[in-house]
Amino acid sequence: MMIIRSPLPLLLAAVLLTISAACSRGGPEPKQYELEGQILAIRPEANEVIVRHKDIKGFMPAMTMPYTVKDPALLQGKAAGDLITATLVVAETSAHLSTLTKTGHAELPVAPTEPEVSVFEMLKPGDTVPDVALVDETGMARPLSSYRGQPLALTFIYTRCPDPEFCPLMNQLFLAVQTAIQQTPALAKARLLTVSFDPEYDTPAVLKDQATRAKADPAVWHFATAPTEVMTPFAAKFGLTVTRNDTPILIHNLATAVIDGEGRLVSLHGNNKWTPPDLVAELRQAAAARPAATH
Ligand SMILES: [Cu+2]
Repeated sequence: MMIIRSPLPLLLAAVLLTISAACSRGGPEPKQYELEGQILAIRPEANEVIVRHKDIKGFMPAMTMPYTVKDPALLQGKAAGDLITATLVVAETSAHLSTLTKTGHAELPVAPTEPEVSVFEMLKPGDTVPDVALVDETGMARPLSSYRGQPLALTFIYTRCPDPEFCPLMNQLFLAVQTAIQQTPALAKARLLTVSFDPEYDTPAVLKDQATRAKADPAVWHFATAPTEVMTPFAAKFGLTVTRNDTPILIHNLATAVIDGEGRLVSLHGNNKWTPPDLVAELRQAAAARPAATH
């Protein structure tokens, strides 16, 4: 989930990537920034607050985006419209608010800030996942049905995502799953597929670059995409919603699925709380799945 209204969203992406790159070398202390703004929405179930904030000196320009709070109690007594000050703690792959203080209240802006809820039917475990015509990072056709006979973990990203807890984290988690697959004979057939919902920017060349950065082994892990009109209904079946505005930043949630060799959904995670061992266990379950009974 990422809502940003700013003339400089790419600056944020650059800043976060710079910090990420710098941190991965030395692992320095998390950085702290004071921010001042207004709460637009609260999501207690996700420990999340959406804040429209002013410039964060030395870090990012004014924008609207969701922040995780370290302590759920910080959300108590807070409501949409509250004016707040907060402390943002930014570490290598995560960011959270360590303080959140109400300083006043004001009318909310009129513009909608929430993605619309999908009207598409979501897949449930056991359902057959519909085929979709994807093109991979080499420019080759890679329909989902080409994975029949192989347990598959699938996730959705877009390469310009600046939020370290969203798409970049999916790449990190998939890298760990890739390593497990490479080291586990029982998972020799298991494959990984990262699907971009931003086909206009994420061309095969961009996906190839992303695959290289993510250390994807092409024997195990591909990146792919499909035109928006194909991608949107497909992604919605996994509960993924993407809201596009006039910036390079897309408002989106997450979806990671495991599909068995018969093309049936084994598991679906609609967040970033799953771990590589979770996914490996589900891939093992998919690998053990019996073919559908034939008559
Ligand atoms: Cu993202």
